Amino acid sequence: MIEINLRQAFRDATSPPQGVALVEIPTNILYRGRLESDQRRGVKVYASGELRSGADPYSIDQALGILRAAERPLIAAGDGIFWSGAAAELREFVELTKIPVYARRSGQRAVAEDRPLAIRGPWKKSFTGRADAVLAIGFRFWSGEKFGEAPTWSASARYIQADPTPTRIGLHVPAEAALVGDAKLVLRQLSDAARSNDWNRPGQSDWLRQVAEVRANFDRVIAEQEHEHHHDTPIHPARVARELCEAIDQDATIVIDSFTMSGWMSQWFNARFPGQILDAGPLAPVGHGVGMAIGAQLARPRKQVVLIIGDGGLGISGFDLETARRYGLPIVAVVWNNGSWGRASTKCHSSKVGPIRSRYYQTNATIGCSSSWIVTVSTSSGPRSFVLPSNVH
Ligand SMILES: Cc1ncc(C[n+]2csc(CCOP(=O)(O)OP(=O)(O)O)c2C)c(N)n1
Ligand SMILES: [Mg+2]
Repeated sequence: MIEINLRQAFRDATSPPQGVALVEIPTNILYRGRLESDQRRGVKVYASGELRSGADPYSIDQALGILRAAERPLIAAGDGIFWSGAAAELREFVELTKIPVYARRSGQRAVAEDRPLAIRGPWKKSFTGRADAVLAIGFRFWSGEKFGEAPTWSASARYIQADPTPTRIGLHVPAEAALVGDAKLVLRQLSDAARSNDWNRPGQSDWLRQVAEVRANFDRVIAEQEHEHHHDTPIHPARVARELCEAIDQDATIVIDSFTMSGWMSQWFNARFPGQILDAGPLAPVGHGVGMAIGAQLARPRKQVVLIIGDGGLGISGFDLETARRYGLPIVAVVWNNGSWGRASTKCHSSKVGPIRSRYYQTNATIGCSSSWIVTVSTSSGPRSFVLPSNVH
């Protein structure tokens, strides 16, 4: 019996709505031998992605009607794109219709973030808040999305929601059109219908010009800010974010477990493939990072996995770095040590607790991790950040 239950648990976890599946094996079963003949696999085992269905064709026409009538349409694409493997289909629909797309969470980078039609998370609000039609596909309006409420999202926009899980539709926004189906198939349906209806939206609308303007303005402002604080001591989070983004491999996975650094990383990090950034998720926990980094390293062996973790998160889950060490899983953990549970944003010490004396690199050196403390020091060519081996203090 166990095999079919385990197999079913994996199917449950990875089928919409994706999430945790719990398997509990009672001891009377666990310790009984000679059960092989009782094991059942299931009559047919399907590969992931083999079981999909598209949306009702009526809802496809309805959705296109809403998008076609809009002056400021927007696509919001979320985790559903990643789970469905629908990045290519999303790009095709976006290029065909010239509708800008805000891709979030593991859907980030379904469309390259520097493309004229891509809206990035840190400056999305002037578009999500002013759109007159929104197609949300595989996208959850969770706490990080202010539950779909104004002013982050427009209260007067017409909403279309596409999701394989019907109970997610209409939960946070009053979806006028409901496309119940898998993202890949729904996007194919939308592209086919748009093509057969001679979709023709000029690529140079005022709406798209605004995207270009806001992008250029944002890039300039963060570059100026980083420049201004580049030599700050303690090191400014903008510098950490910028230098980290420049230093990592193109195919590195980033795990975020620091409230403070998540905002700075969102500003600087341009994802290169969907699923590259693994964030805290809808429950906004703390201390999930080491476990997620271990999972990412197991799933993407020999690729860089960089965990950005706060001292609070490390206090909750730091002991599992030893697990990673024991299993020889190469994870780089960057500890943002502000001596605070998320409060001190740019300073490395909080007024409440006084100067920070905890040095986590020392703790981790004792469990066999290679460990460094990063400080800013002056050199003849100006101040630079140095990685000091753990025995230099
Ligand atoms: C499991 C859990 N416990 C508590 C909280 C509340 N919480 C939000 S932020 C935070 C502290 C984060 O501190 P740290 O990891 O040091 O991040 P940083 O200081 O870099 O923002 C806590 C405890 C939470 N979100 N989840
Ligand atoms: Mg902290």
